[in-house]
Amino acid sequence: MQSFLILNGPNLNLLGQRQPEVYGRTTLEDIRDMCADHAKSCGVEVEFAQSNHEGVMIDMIHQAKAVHDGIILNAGAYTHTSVALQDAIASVEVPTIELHLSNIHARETFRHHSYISPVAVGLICGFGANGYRLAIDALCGWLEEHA
Ligand code: CA2
Repeated sequence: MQSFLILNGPNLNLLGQRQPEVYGRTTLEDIRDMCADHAKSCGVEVEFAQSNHEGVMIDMIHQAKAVHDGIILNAGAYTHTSVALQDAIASVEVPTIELHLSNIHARETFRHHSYISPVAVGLICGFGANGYRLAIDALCGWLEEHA
């Protein structure tokens, strides 16, 4: 069975608790449960994780190489700052989908640049929590096409 790492970055543990006008009312636990249900219906396994620490995220990306067929990454604000995350994704060569709840291109200009996009197979943003389901479907489709 195929296995995906769904990795969430800083402050995403606060989802549903603050700024609902930007990020909605769904909590990260709700999203984790939704991903587990959707993955099951697609016949894939998921490991769902969140960290507020760049180094921990990098370690998880390195470890994904031996274990997972793909990564869905919402790197949070590290998206816009982290050369280290870009290097980690490039080094493991595990197909990675960049994901954001909000449409980063419709927000402040500092959110328009992503260090993740150049090393991702694709980008999903602006669809809120449903983006996680879309990303699981997109990764399944990408792996099928590149089998
Ligand atoms: O839209 C996304 O998914 C983001 O990755 C979320 C990040 C933001 O820095 C990116 O530009 C876009 C922020 C995550 C913080 O989430 C919070 C949730 C509730 C309250 C405060 C922050």
